[in-house]
Amino acid sequence: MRLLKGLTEHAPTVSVADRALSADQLLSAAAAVAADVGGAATVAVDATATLETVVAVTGALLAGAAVVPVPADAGTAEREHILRDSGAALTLGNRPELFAAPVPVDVTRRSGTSYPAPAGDAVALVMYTSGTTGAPKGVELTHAAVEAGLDALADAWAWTAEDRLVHGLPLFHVHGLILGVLGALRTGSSLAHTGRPHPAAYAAARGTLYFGVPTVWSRVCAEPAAARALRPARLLVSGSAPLPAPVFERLYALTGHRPVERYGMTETLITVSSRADGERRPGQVGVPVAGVRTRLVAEDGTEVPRDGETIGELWVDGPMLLRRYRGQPATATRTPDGWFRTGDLARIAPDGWHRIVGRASTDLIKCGGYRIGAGEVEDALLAHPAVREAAVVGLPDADLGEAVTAYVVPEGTAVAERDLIDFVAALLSIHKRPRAVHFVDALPRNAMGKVQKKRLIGPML
Ligand code: MLC
Ligand code: AMP
Repeated sequence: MRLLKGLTEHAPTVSVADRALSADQLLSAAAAVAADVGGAATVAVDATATLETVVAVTGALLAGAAVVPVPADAGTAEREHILRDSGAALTLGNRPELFAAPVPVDVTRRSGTSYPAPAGDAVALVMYTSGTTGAPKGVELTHAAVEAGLDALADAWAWTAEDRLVHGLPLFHVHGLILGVLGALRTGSSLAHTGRPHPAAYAAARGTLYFGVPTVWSRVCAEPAAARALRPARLLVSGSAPLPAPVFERLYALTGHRPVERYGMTETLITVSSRADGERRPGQVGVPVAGVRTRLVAEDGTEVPRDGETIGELWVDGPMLLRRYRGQPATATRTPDGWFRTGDLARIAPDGWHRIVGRASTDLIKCGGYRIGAGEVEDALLAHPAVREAAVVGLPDADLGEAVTAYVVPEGTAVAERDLIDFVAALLSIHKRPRAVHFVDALPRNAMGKVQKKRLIGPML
C-alpha cells in the first residue's frame, strides 16, 4: 500500500515488548484483519501498546478504512464519546470488557489477499485530541497528509530502511502511532517498541533512531548508565512538549548526541524540526520541514518581524495538515487565506530558527507530552456530587513539564483528594487525572465572574 510502502514481504521487523513479527507475518496478519473490516468506512482500534494494535491499524489501513485509535487508558465517558462521535462501525481489539462485541485481533492469522491503495484524499486516521473546552475533537488526517508528513521527517532526519527505530510511546497519538509505527512502515526501518518508555528498555534495545517526549528524556538522564548505552545510536529525537535546555545539555553530556527537537500538533503533524545534517540548538525547534511555511502573527492580525525577539502566534500551512475536525466544515480549521492557527506563541530568528515560548491559552495543558484540556477535566470534576466549582491549570513540574492541578470548591460532605483523582481517571482517562487537588473556599474571579486562572498559576496562594 502506498502509505505503508516500506512494508514489503522482506522488511521491516516489528516488535512490541518481547513479541515480534517479520514483515511477511505482519502483512499477512494485517490482510486477515482487512478481511474482517470489509467495507467499513471507519474502524475503532483499542490502542493498547501491543503487537495486536500494530496489526489492527495496519489491517484497517489496508482495507481503506479511517482508523480511530482509542486511548488504552480511556475511561467510560471518553471511550463512549470517541466511538459515538467518530461513527466507527466496529472496534478491533481483545478487551470485550471495555468494548461492545469487539472484533478480535489474532496476530497468528494469515491471508494472502492484497488490497488496492486508497485515494490520497481518503481519511487514514481520525485522532482525538483535547481543545480548551468540551470533549476531544476528531482530527481527520488523509493518506496524502500522513505520507507528506512522514516523507518530510524522513528527509529532515535522514530516516531510511537502514534504521532501527526504538520508542515506547503510547499508540493512540501522533508521536507514538503515526511517527513511531507508520513512519517505520513507510521508511522500511525496523521498529522495536519497548512497551513502556522506560530508560532501561531504551538502553537494551540498541536502536539507531530513538523517539521520546521530554519527560522520557529527562528520566533517561536520571539513569546515566541507560543514557550512556545510547551512544552508538545515530539520532535522538524529542518532541510533543518543550525540551528543557538543561535536559538537552545533560543528554549531550551523557550520550554524545545533541537531540533533534521537533514541533508539531495532532492537527498539523510535525511542521518544524532541526535536521540530522544540521545544527541543534537547546530551546529551539528548528526550521520548517519540506513543504511547510510558517507565519508569526500579532493579536491585531499583522505579521510580526522575524527578529528572534518579537513574539507572535505561530500560523502554519503545508500538505500534512488536517482535512477538518470530524463533523465540522473544512473551512472552520483555516483562516480565509488558508493558514492553520496553532495557538502556540513563538519567536522566529532572522536565520529561520523557531523558538516556541508558550501557549496563547492557559487552558491547554501539556503533561508528560499529553495534551489535556482544562475544560474537560473541570467538566469531569463537576460531575462529582461533592464538587461545587472547579478550575484546572497546569503547574510547572520538573518531571512532567506541567502537572494537571485542580482547585475545587467542595459541596456538602467532604471528599478525599484521592477520590476525585480516581474519579477523573475512570471517567476521562488515567493520564488526564489531576496530579493534585487543592480545596479552596472560593475561586479567584474577576468582576465579570470569570475565573482568573493566571492567579491560580501565579503566586496567589
Ligand atoms: C495512576 N495509575 C492509575 C491511577 N493513577 N491507574 C488507575 N487509576 C488511577 N487513578 C497508574 C497508571 O495506569 C500507570 O500504570 C501508572 O499509574 C503511571 O501512570 P502514568 O500517568 O501513565 O505514568 P507517568 O509516569 O506519569 O507517565 C509518564 C510518561 C507518559 C512520560 C510515560 O506521560 C507518556 O507516555 N507520555 C507520552 C505522551 C505522548 O505520547 N504524547 C504525544 C502526543 S502527540 P502502569 O502499570 O501502566 O505503569 C503530539 C504531537 C507531537 O504531541 O508533537 O508529537
Ligand atoms: P498535540 O496535539 O498533543 O500534538 O499537542 C500539540 C502541542 O504540543 C503544540 O500545540 C505545542 O503546544 C506542543 N508541542 C509539541 N512539540 C513541541 C515542542 N517541541 N516544543 C514546544 N511545544 C511543543
